[in-house]
Amino acid sequence: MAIHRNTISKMNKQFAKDVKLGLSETPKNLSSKYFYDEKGSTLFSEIMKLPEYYLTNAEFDIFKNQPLDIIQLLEIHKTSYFELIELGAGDGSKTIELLKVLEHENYHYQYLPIDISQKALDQIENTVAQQLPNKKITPKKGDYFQILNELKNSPFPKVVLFLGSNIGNMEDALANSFLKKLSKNLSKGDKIILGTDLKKEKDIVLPAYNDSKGITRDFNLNLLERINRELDANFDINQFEHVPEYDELEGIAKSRIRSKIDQKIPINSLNLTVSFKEKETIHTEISRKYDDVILEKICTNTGLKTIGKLMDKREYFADYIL
Ligand code: AVJ
Repeated sequence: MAIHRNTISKMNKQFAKDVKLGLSETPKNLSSKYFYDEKGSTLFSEIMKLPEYYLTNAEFDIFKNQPLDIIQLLEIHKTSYFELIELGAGDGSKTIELLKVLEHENYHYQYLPIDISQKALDQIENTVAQQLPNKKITPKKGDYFQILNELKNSPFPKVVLFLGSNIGNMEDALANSFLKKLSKNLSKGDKIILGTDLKKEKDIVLPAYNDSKGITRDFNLNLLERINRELDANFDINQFEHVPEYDELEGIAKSRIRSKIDQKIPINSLNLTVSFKEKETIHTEISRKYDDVILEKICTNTGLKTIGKLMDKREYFADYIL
């Protein structure tokens, strides 16, 4: 045991703590923020390419086909300099469509993608280097709010991008406090482009979280494999299943992991054995789907107001300008 303790790096101390707490609660839960280790990030890239996962294409469609509308809503003058800050930029493929038009139209701005993953930042730098070889960008590695706080002192107007329906992983109350915090780091007149997946029929939403190739299953169950790898546990993922659901009325997709049998799993680094009853579940993710009313609700007392909304052709996805 002593050896295990010593090998737990600083990075996964929080992970260890959260796993211990989450698997001791009723119902059991694990945070979706832990999906994205190296394997999970690779699986998510694959998810984004799936035909069922319409979100990525829908938002790409908005950035590809309506960049001038986006720019118009941002109310920026061609003569003044501004900062375009992206929170969790992924591979940057949507944003690059906006950058191309900003370049072509001679806007003056600095692009600052923020991510905790150096790999993601390297990928964006590559994409920009290939598609806009003359554009220098300023990647920032670290925590969103820490970096926003550092940038707060700059005298330039800001546009913050938070795309991909990443906000959807937050319960409404959390989304509200996230936006409050974000708004506190901005000044009057600054803008936010918030990507949200819209409420729609179950027949469209559910397959996005239950694809036919089983990539989303692997993505969800990778949480258990991550616990095996990082906390010296013994989950047999064949004894668990991926359980997605979508409540059309509520507008929230939920993912759970369900035990197929009664079983006890030792997690050695935590000095903990977790018992599962047959069919017992672990809550792993919510993906909130929005409409104007819910958007309004999460903007309450944030000092933010909606000044525009752009949708893809099928009206599956919306980028709200706040
Ligand atoms: C990255 C949070 C937008 O909720 O749709 C994809 C993550 N989970 N498939 C989403 C996810 C399962 C995704 N977000």
